[in-house]
Amino acid sequence: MVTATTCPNPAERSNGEATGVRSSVEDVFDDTYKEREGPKPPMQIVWRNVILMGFLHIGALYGFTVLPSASVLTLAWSAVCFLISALGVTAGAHRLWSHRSYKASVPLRVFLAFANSMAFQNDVYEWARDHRVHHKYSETDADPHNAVRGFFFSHIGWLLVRKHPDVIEKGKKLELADLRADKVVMFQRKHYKLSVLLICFGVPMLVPWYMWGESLWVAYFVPGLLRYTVVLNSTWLVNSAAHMWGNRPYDKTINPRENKFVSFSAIGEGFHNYHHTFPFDYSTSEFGYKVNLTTCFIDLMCFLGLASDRKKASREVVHARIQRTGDGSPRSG
Ligand code: ST9
Ligand code: ZN
Ligand code: ZN
Repeated sequence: MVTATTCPNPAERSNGEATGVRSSVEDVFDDTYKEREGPKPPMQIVWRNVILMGFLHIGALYGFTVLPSASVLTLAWSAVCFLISALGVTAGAHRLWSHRSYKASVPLRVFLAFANSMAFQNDVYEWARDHRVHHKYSETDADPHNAVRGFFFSHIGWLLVRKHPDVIEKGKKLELADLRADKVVMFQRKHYKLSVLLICFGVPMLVPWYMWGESLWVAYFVPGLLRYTVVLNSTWLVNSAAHMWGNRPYDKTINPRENKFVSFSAIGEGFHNYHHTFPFDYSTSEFGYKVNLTTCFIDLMCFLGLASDRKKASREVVHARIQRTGDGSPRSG
């Protein structure tokens, strides 16, 4: 059962599907899918990506070494850029566009698409499509970052090889009409490369140089490459660490876990056992603002009248599920 919530307070109701907010979202696990029998298709390495990711991480390591030469303002700006990019992924691509767990006004969607380009993790359409396949076919061949294939594959390896054919086959059957109907999503997709150049690299680098005279070198490596790489790895930890390490209070039959470190680094996205059990919940957790900056942000947007229709799993439903499928471990709250 799903609960719909409206501003200003997420009041709990029993079934939010009646609102139609997310009736067509295909993010529920499909246990009818069976992997093909026989040998797996050979892994095809995409060397271009290996080289680019290699250079990016070397650049980020170098960024660490120039941290002491960055001014305090540049360090503060790097944190701001981290936060904006992170929200573009968590509040934008993830909770809004992949799961439709709340509604956002046009100005908020424009901000989130801008923030999402700063995170440079593929455009929102592609991100949300891959993420819906991840939930629907979690930890099978049709999951883009299938954690059964190990830490390295689910963390970064999946971006360095061609996708398993089942990811594409199943992904093409997903209902994505809501994304195609969103003009903000389609605009960002159309101008994605330019937006990344300007917003992921241009803005973080040029603001400190122009505003307080930071050297372009430091501005490129710290709020630019280092910040981008930290956001990427924090995100990827949700696919790797939070699918491997942690407890499973809500559903012990699935691999996603509650991982506090990931909740912290991914601003509220590490309650992953809860999230895979209740993917419609706008807070991706039972515990409100606890280690969950993204929930604070969405609630603030609601308070300002820029968001609405937050969906929340009701307390009764969560408790019943804990009794039925939980591993009996203490929850994080
Ligand atoms: C990045 C993404 O980092 C990170 C996502 C993480 C998700 C995390 C989720 C966790 C929960 C949320 C937590 C947030 C926490 C945030 C914390 C922040 C602090 N369905 O893709 P191609 C089609 S990106 C349907 O080339 P290949 C496709 O449309 C980093 N169709 O596949 C195309 O068709 P057509 C930067 C699909 O050749 C065709 O198939 N970006 C699907 O196998 C070929 O598509 C990169 O590094 C689908 N699911 O290549 C680039 N998928 O021809 C990475 C594909 O008709 N990507 N299709 O147009 C690539 O280079 C390639 O995709 C590849 C695979 C090499 C990986
Ligand atoms: Zn999700
Ligand atoms: Zn997951």
